[in-house]
Amino acid sequence: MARTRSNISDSGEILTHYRACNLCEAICGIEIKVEDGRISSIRGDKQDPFSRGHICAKAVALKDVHEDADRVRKPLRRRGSDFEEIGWDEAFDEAADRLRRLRDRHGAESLGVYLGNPNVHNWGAMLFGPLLIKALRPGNRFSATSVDQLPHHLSAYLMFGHQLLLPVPDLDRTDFMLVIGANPVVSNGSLMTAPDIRQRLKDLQTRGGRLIVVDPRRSETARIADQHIFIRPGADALLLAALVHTIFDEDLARPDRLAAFTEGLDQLPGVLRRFAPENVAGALGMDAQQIRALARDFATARSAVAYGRMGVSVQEFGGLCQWLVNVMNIVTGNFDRVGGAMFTKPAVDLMKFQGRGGYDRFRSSVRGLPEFGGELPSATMAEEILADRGGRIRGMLTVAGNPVLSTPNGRQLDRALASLDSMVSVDFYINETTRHAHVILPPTAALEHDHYDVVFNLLAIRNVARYSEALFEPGLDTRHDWEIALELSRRLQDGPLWQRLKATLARWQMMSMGPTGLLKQALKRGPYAQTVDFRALTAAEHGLDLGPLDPCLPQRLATKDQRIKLAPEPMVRDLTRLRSRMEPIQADISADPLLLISRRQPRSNNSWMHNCERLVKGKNRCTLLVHPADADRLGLVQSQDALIKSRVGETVAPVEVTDEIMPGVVCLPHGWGHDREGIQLEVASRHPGASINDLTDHDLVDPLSGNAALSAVPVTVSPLRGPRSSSDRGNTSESLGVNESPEHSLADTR
Ligand SMILES: Nc1nc2c(c(=O)[nH]1)N[C@H]1C(S)=C(S)[C@@H](COP(=O)(O)OP(=O)(O)OC[C@H]3O[C@@H](n4cnc5c(=O)[nH]c(N)nc54)[C@H](O)[C@@H]3O)O[C@H]1N2
Ligand SMILES: Nc1nc2c(c(=O)[nH]1)N[C@H]1C(S)=C(S)[C@@H](COP(=O)(O)OP(=O)(O)OC[C@H]3O[C@@H](n4cnc5c(=O)[nH]c(N)nc54)[C@H](O)[C@@H]3O)O[C@H]1N2
Ligand code: SF4
Ligand SMILES: [Mo]
Repeated sequence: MARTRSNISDSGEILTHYRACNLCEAICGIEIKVEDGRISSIRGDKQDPFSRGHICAKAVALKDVHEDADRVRKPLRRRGSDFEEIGWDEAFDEAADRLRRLRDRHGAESLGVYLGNPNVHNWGAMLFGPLLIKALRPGNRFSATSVDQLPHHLSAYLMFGHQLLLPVPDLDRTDFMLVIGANPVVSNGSLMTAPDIRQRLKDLQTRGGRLIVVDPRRSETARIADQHIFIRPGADALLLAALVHTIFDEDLARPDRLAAFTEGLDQLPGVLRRFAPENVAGALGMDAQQIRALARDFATARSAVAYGRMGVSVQEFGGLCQWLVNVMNIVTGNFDRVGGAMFTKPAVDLMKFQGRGGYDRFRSSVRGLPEFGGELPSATMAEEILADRGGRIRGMLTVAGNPVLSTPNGRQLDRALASLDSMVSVDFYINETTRHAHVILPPTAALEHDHYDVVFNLLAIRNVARYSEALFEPGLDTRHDWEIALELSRRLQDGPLWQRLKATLARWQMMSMGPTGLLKQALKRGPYAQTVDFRALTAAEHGLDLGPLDPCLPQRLATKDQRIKLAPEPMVRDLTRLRSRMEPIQADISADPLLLISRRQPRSNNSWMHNCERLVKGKNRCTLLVHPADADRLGLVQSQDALIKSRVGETVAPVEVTDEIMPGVVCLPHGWGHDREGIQLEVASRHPGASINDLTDHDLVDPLSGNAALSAVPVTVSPLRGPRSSSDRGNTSESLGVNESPEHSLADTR
């Protein structure tokens, strides 16, 4: 049933509801029309001062997920290879019993938890999830962080003293943007919340600025850039080291006011002395002069910002890359300054609620990989379950994640999850991961709960705030993620009586406040307490613009002495490992093995948007991009299936021959592979695609941060003779148009 409330204007039978889309980091304002209780259109909210009417093709998935016949709406219990619906009380009991029994018998180290990406897009899960973790006390915590942005947190922690002090490019005011390993035109920006980013990048160019993209693929962002530089996957740390080297070598360092509170400036030229452009150019397949010119352009631009994301995070030198990106910005003075990399001032400051982090205080038991923030690398999850010893993981809780498709060597994890004594999942789909669960607890979907972005306002290129009410009344017999977290934690709490009483009190308080109560309190403790309270927030139905980013250092630094640590010891030490890699990278680029990288697509959202017919219809988009020279050499033919093999596995995908990918590199999108038995995703199983993570190798990690190295995976590719493996396989170039359109009609599928 559709609700009427103050910000829903009622014209006849049509209700108009404004909210923020929570599917990706761009947090676009959207306008949803509801006719007779059903969504009739979703458009960009033109009055949202931040997103200015922009939306992408994925926004309509909010309707599709809401109405999806495959969505799990009642708790499920495994029965053989099938599931049966059970009541909430029984489900909570069974879930808690299963996990508690293991903890009692085998200790906390027998339990693991995996938190997936949508947790950060769901404020209930973000704010209440920690209570559940505290009550469960799992010995092993994993999350999507270590297949994504962990190197960012590590460098923030080591350099600025807090894992959430993530500098954001001041996109709207910079004169020079160096994008390394990111494709914001398709991803809509990451750790850089900037809706309508394509236009914002064009605006940068219109005002005379330059956009340079470094990427092994001529990505959609590279296509609109002033310059695109191909780089061999995994070699970015060498380039970044050479750029910083040049900045010192040519006396271009101008840290200006930052020098007063930055430590390690003197140390840098020494630790980077071996990384002169002339020494690394061969390894990079670049010209040393080109590297020097890039360093000069960057350092002498009126303002400039280096921005590195997924592509330079999920690689063997992810930690070094993110450190060096920060270093570049700092030594050129493009930090905490207009047009450079800046920090936000969010109305709700998550930094006040989350710990600063912590690094390498313990290690994973099988491979000895370092912890970060209490979490172990997801690349080690399967082996910690399959370990042939007493301390192995026997029970898992997954919340909003699909690690079988999203973490390296997904097939191994698939087997590992199948072997667990107990698995509980909080998710509204039976997908490649949750099919292994013994109990599935389905939360409400986005439109059934209210929303405030506690994470992405912290990462936005302007200070903004927006509260969205629920559009639909959740059914009586449904639970929000935060309610599930509270109820499970109640049943899992153990310890001495005083501890249980304390926990009960805390839970009771949290329950009575709910996310909204917490928001009200947090606003009072926030920097806009005088002007932005809950009432102001609800009155601003299109969101509040709180202005551009302001310089805030050294005050906002979280290091004990409020100084930036430019040369943290773990980073400097890791340069030795980078040096030892200069040789092999110099190998002939056209020789086997090929290096596999990933890509994102306008109509996909990680692994969970492929059950929306209108997003997957048409030709198969899960294609392997191959350079014409490699295709010739290997006998690969356009649109024909190829067999792709890595050390850990193999898969099949149709070939797309294109010179947008550099020679020696092949590229698959991630999030596909819906051909597993037992999933309940009717549309997705008709468009399965291949999972890139059947190929990625759990042994390939950045040992410094523990982040998975999903990029630069060695593979061989050969033509697959015989019949095509799927009827809808074919070749297509991903159209850009879909991402530009200001609105997407729902007419075609209604
Ligand atoms: N449409 C859509 N949008 C999304 C998502 C989605 O699935 N679909 N996912 C969301 C999520 S969870 C995230 S984290 C963000 C990520 O957003 P981005 O960080 O922008 O990630 P990608 O779009 O994957 O772009 C990574 C780029 O790095 C390049 N690359 C790969 N390996 C290397 C390398 O070794 N060196 C260099 N220099 N480049 C490399 C790839 O070719 C690719 O162009 O996107 C979010 N937005
Ligand atoms: N090779 C390769 N692998 C990658 C990447 C890559 O670029 N290349 N990208 C990586 C990145 S950046 C990320 S973030 C990860 C993502 O990896 P994951 O977070 O493991 O997986 P998702 O595909 O985001 O799955 C999200 C799950 O959450 C459920 N869900 C959605 N909304 C909610 C909600 O509100 N509550 C609950 N309880 N559940 C919900 C969905 O049904 C789905 O099952 O994948 C990573 N894996
Ligand atoms: S870019 Fe698309 S998916 Fe992301 S917030 Fe905007 S409308 Fe939603
Ligand atoms: Mo991500």
